[in-house]
Amino acid sequence: DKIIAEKKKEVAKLKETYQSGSIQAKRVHHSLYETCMQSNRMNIIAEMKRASPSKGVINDGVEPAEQGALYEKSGASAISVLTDQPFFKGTIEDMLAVREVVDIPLLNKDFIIDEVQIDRAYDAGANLILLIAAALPESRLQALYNYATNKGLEILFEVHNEEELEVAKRIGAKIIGVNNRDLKTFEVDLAVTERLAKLIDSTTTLLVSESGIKVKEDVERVARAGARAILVGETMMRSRDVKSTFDD
Ligand code: IGP
Repeated sequence: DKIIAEKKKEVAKLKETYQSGSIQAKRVHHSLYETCMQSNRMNIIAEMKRASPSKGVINDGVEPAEQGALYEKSGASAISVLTDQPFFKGTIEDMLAVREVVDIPLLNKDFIIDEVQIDRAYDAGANLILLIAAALPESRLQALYNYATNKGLEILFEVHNEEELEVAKRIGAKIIGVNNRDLKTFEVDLAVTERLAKLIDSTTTLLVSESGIKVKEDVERVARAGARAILVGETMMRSRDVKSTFDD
């Protein structure tokens, strides 16, 4: 709630100042959905995450371009770039910097509550945006989902419980992110993926397990549950050998 209150202020400013098309990044056309649905290995979405409300500073000195290039070289299927400033120390410039150097899909990780943020994500070279079921009423989620789809963006639709999953299904989400972290208590439990995966049709929906994935056993656990992709932030940001993070 605190983050959304801040976001509303930020968006009010952005709506006054942001001119659609004022930044123009190169565009790559890859579908994360297609990539992951066609592959039979676990797909990693590696995240650029300097800090977070639950962990404080994780890796403040990171160079986004360097880290992005490392993620791509290490075999990531996509890169998530946090652009929220107040709580995660990210910026839209981080996205632009990563876009310059990589050709894999980019996810703009932010608390999206308005079309202007989707315009900016698109202009900065994003291929996907995040929509969080808990953040908005269903009618707004549907409107933003349609808006992003019409721009040619994919949507990672984030849920944390059964009711939110129902919303995802009604909206027609093809990529569903199950967040193992409760955004209100910060408690992390991979059992959330196991529970909700049972209710997701894995032949048509790409299931992404998000948060709290630290070791190889975690990856195996969510893979068994049916996740074709994982979203990993902290563990990747702290890893000294990104490519081997989930080896033994
Ligand atoms: C990554 P972790 O535990 O690997 O650092 O988590 C990602 O799932 C997390 O950053 C995240 C997030 C979010 C951040 C999931 N949903 C929504 C900001 C907003």
